Amino acid sequence: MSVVSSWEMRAEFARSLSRMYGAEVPAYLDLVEVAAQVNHDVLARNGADAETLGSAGRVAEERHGAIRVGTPAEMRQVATIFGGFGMHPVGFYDLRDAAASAVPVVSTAFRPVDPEELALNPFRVFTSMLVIDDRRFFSPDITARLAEFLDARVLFTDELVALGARARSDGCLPRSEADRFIGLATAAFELSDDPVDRSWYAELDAISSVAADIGGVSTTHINHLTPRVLDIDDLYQRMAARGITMIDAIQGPPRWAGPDVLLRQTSFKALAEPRRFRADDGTVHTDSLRVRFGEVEARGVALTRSGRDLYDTMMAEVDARCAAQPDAARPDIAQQVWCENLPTSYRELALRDLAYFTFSVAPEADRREPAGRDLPSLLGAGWLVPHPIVYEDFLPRSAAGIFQSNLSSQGRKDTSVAGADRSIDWMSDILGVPVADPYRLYAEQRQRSLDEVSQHLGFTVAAPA
Ligand code: OOG
Ligand code: NI
Repeated sequence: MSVVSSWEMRAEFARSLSRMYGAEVPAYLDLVEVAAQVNHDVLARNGADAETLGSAGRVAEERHGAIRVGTPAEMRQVATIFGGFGMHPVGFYDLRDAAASAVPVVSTAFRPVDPEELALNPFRVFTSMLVIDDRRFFSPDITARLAEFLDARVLFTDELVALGARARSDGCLPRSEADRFIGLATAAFELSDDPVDRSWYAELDAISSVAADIGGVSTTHINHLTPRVLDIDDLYQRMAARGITMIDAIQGPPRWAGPDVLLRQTSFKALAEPRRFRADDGTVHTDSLRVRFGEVEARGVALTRSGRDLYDTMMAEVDARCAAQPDAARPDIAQQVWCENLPTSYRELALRDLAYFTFSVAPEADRREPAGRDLPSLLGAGWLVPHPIVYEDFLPRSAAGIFQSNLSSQGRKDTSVAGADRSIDWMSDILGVPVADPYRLYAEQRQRSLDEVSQHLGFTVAAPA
């Protein structure tokens, strides 16, 4: 009997969600179409260079989704289901502090972790969980009512969770079970037709639109599905030219002449979608909600901790200069700050240990006499060629920006009281599996490459300390 491996199920799951989301949010199909055109043009223009950060095939299929849940129990079920697709929790994001308005969630991203698995299909889902006992947002009364509401709902059927558990431990499922697993998982993230309790939703919405989207409805849904694009500035212009209203800016690093780092994202605003509501007197009528939007992203090289510190410093510098020159355009200021601080080549990023790379050994004809046998000397003398490791994760500030740009209200946040304590270890505990540290994953990938290079050269090339 034929079995379906987790990566094949992951690819089919991503395609199945994409079909569903396209039917639910037609503007998503515009985004996918424009992204494909932009990618086609970039590949035609830049050839093999355009594939430095992922093959054309990978990039064309690449998506990330976002979901939001309410309780530790729901979060653990999500971990089991995504585990069945070979997607594991990576990184901890606390958006409560990253956002100016009320975004009372903590998040992780479920994604493949092995480079081979990422190359086969990199589907990832940014998963946020409401922190219902954070007093900055919720009174004890609301906390109690949220707990009651959330504990009473069932997001994932026992059958779906059981299939996830089996797929996770076996790494595959027989064909018919795999189809069932993918079908149930897709349906779990479909927009529900269940009437929304009007007053409960409104009460939560006044506190935080995110809280209402999570705790005000009896189901969950995929909130956006994001294609990857090779030139996000071009995409932004083409979408605007089609008459689609985009958010004001591209989040993350600016466009500039040097290497793409980390992640740039933008989105179109959430569209009004018809939803059924139940009023206090029990009558049901149709109205609309704006919660789901379309996002697109461009990915660059993963930064080391020191690279990330430099990135954060540069972002703070951009903020400061923008505040001092309110009439200047933010992208221009950002570009200037980037040019002043960031190396303009991969080799230089590698030499200064600002980003992660794998390495290949250059042909002898290209090598000069190295000053030493350490990595910088070998890079400097052309013995080793750096290949960027693509950033597979997210940015808290951009994520908060994406949440914020689509909120119907700012909500409330009482900064005079302490928030509820949450951490990566806490997240690991509730998931029942360790949340991986993204830096560690990138460092391990670099180390494996250095081991191979060392073997080839016959001496040890150590990673930067
Ligand atoms: C998640 C927002 C974060 C991203 O790409 O940064 C995100 C959400 O809206 O639920 O998806
Ligand atoms: Ni996203």
